[in-house]
Amino acid sequence: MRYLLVGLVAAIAISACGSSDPKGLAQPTLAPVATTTSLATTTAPPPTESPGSSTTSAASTTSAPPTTVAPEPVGALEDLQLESFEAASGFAQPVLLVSPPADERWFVVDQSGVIWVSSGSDPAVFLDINADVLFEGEQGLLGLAFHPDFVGNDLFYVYYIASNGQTVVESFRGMGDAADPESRTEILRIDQPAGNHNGGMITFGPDGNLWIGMGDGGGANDQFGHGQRSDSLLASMLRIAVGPDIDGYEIPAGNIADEVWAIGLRNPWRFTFDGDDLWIADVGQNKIEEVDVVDWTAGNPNFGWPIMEGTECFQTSGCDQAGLVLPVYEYTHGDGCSITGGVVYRGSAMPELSGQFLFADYCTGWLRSVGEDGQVWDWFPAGTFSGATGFGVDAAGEPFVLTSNGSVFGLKAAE
Ligand SMILES: [Ca+2]
Repeated sequence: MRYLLVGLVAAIAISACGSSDPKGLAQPTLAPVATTTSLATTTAPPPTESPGSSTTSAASTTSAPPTTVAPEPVGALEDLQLESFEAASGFAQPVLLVSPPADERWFVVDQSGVIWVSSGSDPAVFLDINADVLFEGEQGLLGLAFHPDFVGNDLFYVYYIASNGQTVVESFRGMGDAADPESRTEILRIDQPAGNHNGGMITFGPDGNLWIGMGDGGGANDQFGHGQRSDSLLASMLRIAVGPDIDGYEIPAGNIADEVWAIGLRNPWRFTFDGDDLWIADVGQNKIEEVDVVDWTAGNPNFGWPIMEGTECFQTSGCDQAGLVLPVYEYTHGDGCSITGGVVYRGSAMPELSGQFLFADYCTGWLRSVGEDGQVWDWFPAGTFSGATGFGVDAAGEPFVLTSNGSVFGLKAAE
C-alpha cells in the first residue's frame, strides 16, 4: 500500500528521523520577500467540497448544530485559491509559530529546545533550553504561550519533555529580544509512562487561563488506561490559572476535577480557540484522524477516547456513545496517517476564509480546512506540506505552516 506508516503506533506529526542528530543552533534564515515561491507543485486546485468522497464528514450525524441562517456573503470560498511561500528555513524541527498579543514579531518553537524570534530579519535565539530537553521522536520542546499581558509583564510559558521523560511546564520572562534564563520557574510536572503521545500545545484561553493539551501517555490503544479518567492529567485538556500574582498555579472554577477540564483525548496535536469555540486536532490510533470543535463555555466535554476512535467504537462494538463529543470532521488512514492542527483563520487578507480551521496531514502533506458546518475544503494536494508539524498565525492573523524539513511557509491568496 501507499501509506507505509499505517499500522505504526501513532506517529504524531514528528519524525524520529534526524532527531538523534539535532542541528542545534544552525542559523535559520528569513526568505527574502521578493523571492517568495509557491510550494504547491502546481497551482492549488480550486477548493472542492468533499463530503461523501474519500473523506468522511461526521457533521450531518453528530455535534454540528443545524445552520438556519446563511452566512454573510464576503466573497465565495469556492472562488478563493491559496498559494504558499517559504517565509523562513533552516530550523532543526519547527513545530509551532506564535505571535504575542499586539506584537509584530513571530516566534518559532523548535523541538530541539530553542525558541527563535524574528522581527523582519533572520531569526535570532530567544531562548535556548536544549540542554534540558529530551529531543527524540515525539519528545522535545513542544509548546509556547505568551501571557495575555506579555507586553506588561514579559511572562511566557513553555511545555517540554525533560531529559527524564516527564512533561514540564515552566514560565520565563522575556527581555527585549532575548528571554532571561534566570527567570525560569517550574509550574507543573507530569509523569509520562511512554515516549509518545505527549500533547504539548499550551495557550491562554479567552478566559485568561492557561490550557494544556495532554496525550494519553503513549504506547498504543490507551494501554495505560488514562483516556476516561478525570483523576489523571493524561488524555486530558488541562486548565490552570497562572500569572505574575500567582505562585505556581491555581485551579479555576469549572474544571471536572483539579487541573482537568476535559477527558477522552488521545493526542491533541494542537488546539486553538476561536471565541467560544475550542478546536482540537486529535491524532488517531490506526484508523481515524479527527477534528473536534466544542463550545468551551458550555461544560466539560468528553472527547471519547478510547471508547471511540473518531465516530467508530474502538474498544467494543456497539459502545455507549452517550455524552461523547464526536468529531466535526474525520478522515481515515489511506487518506493520511496523522493529523496536524491547526489555526482558525481570522486575518483580514482573505475574508472568505474567516472561521475556517486549517489543518494538514503529516504523511501525505495535503492541507484542508473545515468550518463549524462540517464542510471540508481541499486547499493543497498531497505532497505539498509533507512532514507538516504545526501551524501558527502572525500578529495580523495570517497563517503559517511548519514542516519537518525545517521550513516555515506562509499562506496567502493566489494572485
Ligand atoms: Ca474523539
